[in-house]
Amino acid sequence: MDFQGRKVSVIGAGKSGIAAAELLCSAGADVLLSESGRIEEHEVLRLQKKKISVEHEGHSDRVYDADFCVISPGIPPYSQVVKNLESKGIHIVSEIELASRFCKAKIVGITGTDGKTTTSTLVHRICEADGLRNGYRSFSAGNIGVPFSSLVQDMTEGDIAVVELSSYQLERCFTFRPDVAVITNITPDHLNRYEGDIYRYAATKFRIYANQGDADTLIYNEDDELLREHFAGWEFPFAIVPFGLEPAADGGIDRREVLVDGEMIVVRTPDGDDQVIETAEFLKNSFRGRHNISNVLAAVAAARALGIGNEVVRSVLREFKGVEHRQEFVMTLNGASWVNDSKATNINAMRQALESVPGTCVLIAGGQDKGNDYTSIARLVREKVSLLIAIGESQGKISAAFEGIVAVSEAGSLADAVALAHEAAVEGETVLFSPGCASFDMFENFEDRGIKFKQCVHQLQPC
Ligand code: UMA
Repeated sequence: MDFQGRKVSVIGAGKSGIAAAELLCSAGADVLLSESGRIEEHEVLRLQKKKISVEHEGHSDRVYDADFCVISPGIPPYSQVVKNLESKGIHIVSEIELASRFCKAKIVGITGTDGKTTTSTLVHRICEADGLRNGYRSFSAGNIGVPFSSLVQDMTEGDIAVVELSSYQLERCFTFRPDVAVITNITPDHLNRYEGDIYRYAATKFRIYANQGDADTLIYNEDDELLREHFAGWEFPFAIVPFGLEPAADGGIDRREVLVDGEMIVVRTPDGDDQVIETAEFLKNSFRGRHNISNVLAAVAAARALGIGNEVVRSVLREFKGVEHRQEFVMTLNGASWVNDSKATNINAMRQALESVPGTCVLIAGGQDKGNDYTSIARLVREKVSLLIAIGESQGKISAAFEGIVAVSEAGSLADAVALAHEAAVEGETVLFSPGCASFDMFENFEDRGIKFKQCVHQLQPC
């Protein structure tokens, strides 16, 4: 697409908006970057030097003088500026859609409610290792923290872009077509953005394959009921690879092509089972739990779709130590293990963390609520949690949900919660920080929250 001289408004000056504005500007577009909040003066000057017009502390009518508009993922569809653009008939595209128009590399798109970052990191590391042998590069972009738009111009044919995609980023994608698409799972999340309707949320995730064709592959989690039902019995114009931990229930057809047989990860092929790696070879303190075996199955399926050999996959998996803020082991103090799971921004991620805890734990949870139904994990909390410390905006809701199920304390800050947990945890227990909520009530983002948690933990003294 020719962007030369086109008037484009970019809404939101977070990471994605700034990267999109710079990309458009380098392609010769006439760009206005518009932000409702404040942009630092030095950043305004830096962007203006690049010939990007900037407005901040509100969207003016200049936004609507555009051929089309690029929107940042964090801006909800019901915001005033979006409503105005729609009523004026101005085409709105996502930052991912924009970047994909420039992309010469093969794209692996990875979405789902949980496991996106771990799966994306694994696939990226596998591609990186394979690329070193075969002369191509792998790029890791998207929701993982680096906008696709900021990297896409470095990519050449033969490279691989591993793009983690949130539902927000898949909204307003129209031609985006990953060569390999992965859906890790779909459980309730972000429901405040989707009017409480999981099917609307799922429909956004399904945009990942909307433009795939017969040369492409879609990999999905057969253990996930919503995905299993969605992909059963339909004809799709691309290859479908189901992966899963569980055999089909009630003697149903076992569709899985990538699975665990005993302890061995296996790929079913027309020529028989191909044995990839034993789970014991990659599970370790910093990378454990059934959900991580599931993430490995997804990554193995993606590597297979890209034609990458088992030897490379094995070597990466053996070395893999997990991802920061995802059930990250911090340290042991007085015999208790401290785990940072700040990335757990929904109930399902919290459930997975609780299931992975050996024995019992002191759980620190809470933050900005996203319409969570805490009762769905009541049984697990009763079984696994010795004390629940609630923080943040949702602490009242959490206390009410778990009253009579488990001992609950409320803490006014993360530091207070860590101090309380330190007093309460006994030898052999885990102190799990798995908020199950968004971070924006008290922190910049989940990374900031995880870093601050680790700082608090490192300041503790042994009792
Ligand atoms: N804004 C306006 N007008 C409005 C509303 C907001 O101008 O009416 C402004 C905000 O003040 C903000 C900007 O628009 O400055 C929106 O930025 P953003 O929230 O889209 O954040 P970015 O910095 O661009 O980061 C985004 C993703 N953030 C979100 O989806 C909320 C990052 O995912 C992602 O890493 C980054 O792009 C690069 O691709 C983070 C995230 O929290 C990790 N994702 C959610 C999740 O994982 O659950 C979906």
